[in-house]
Amino acid sequence: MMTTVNPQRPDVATTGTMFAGADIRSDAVDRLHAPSPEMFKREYVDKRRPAVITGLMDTWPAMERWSFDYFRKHFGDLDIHANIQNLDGKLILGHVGNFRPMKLSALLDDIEANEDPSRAYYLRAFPVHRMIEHFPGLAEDYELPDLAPNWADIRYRAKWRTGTVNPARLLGLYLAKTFLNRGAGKPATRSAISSRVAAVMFVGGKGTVTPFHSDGMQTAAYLNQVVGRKRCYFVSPDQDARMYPRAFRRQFGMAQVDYRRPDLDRQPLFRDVVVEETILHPGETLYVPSSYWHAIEAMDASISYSHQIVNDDNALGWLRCIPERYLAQIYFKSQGGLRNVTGAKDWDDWA
Ligand SMILES: O=C(O)CCC(=O)C(=O)O
Ligand SMILES: [Fe+2]
Repeated sequence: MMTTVNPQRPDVATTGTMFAGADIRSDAVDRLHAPSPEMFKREYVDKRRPAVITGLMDTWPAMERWSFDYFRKHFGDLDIHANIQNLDGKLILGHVGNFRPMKLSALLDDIEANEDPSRAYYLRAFPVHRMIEHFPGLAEDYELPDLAPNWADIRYRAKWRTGTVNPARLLGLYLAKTFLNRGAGKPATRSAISSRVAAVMFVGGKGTVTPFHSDGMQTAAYLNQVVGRKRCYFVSPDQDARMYPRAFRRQFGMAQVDYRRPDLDRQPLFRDVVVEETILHPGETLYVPSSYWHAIEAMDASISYSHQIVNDDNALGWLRCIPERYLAQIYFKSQGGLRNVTGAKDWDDWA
């Protein structure tokens, strides 16, 4: 296995979880400190380039508050579906071990007790609005990065320079309410609409993995790292064929290659994949562009908060996914459902 270490940052190491022989660029993801919104939009959002951003979370109370004890205290009796990972098996989204219903406290117990990272428990992409319903104080712990406009967040004050309300944002909210904010058979509050459309939580042990995918409905994302480090692998969307996307690529973007143990006889194009690798530290925000393939591995026990982004860069793609969503829903129900991917109980929960 290949190992490269950057002497400036000894924890930036490619320890070989990617298949041997892959072309890994471990310095290709830019690190930016508190970039200006104009520069960030021009160089990263519009060009769809990933980045690690520092300085956005410095004022977040979450940086002080969030710990496994804090989660146990406020969310211990939350019902979740934990992904019991089997990292000796296939690493393809939808196939990483099993899911088991449990209280969040049982997952936290496992994080503290488990000594076998190939069997770690993961709560992946749990809808934050479910957590806020449980403990409203959580909403005070983080802020939206004031970087790219985000129509998917109701708190985003999108106004034209003239001061009138941005009609695109109104359309986004209307669509979010009509098409995405379903489930439980009741209308949600404004804050829940925001987090429902836009925010998910990740809590897991050392070793937990989200295999290669691009985010659903063409959204971009900020992955805000609060506790622990994560190794992040990126593959640009112009390499789609090398990733062997599953049906509904735009809707779910699931790759069918196992990046640690690819079957290069059956998936020969993956041999030529070019991978950008970086390490995300606590207090750092990963910008994941729309349609960009990514795989994430927890190097420590970890808590991350991810915020989805819709704006003029990806809104058309997002809108085009809405009708397709119904077809995709039927397809995925026939395949065992989204329970195989997220920590939410059902599809509507996850939206
Ligand atoms: O941290 C992870 O396990 C996955 C994060 C991710 O895929 C995202 O935020 O889009
Ligand atoms: Fe993702």
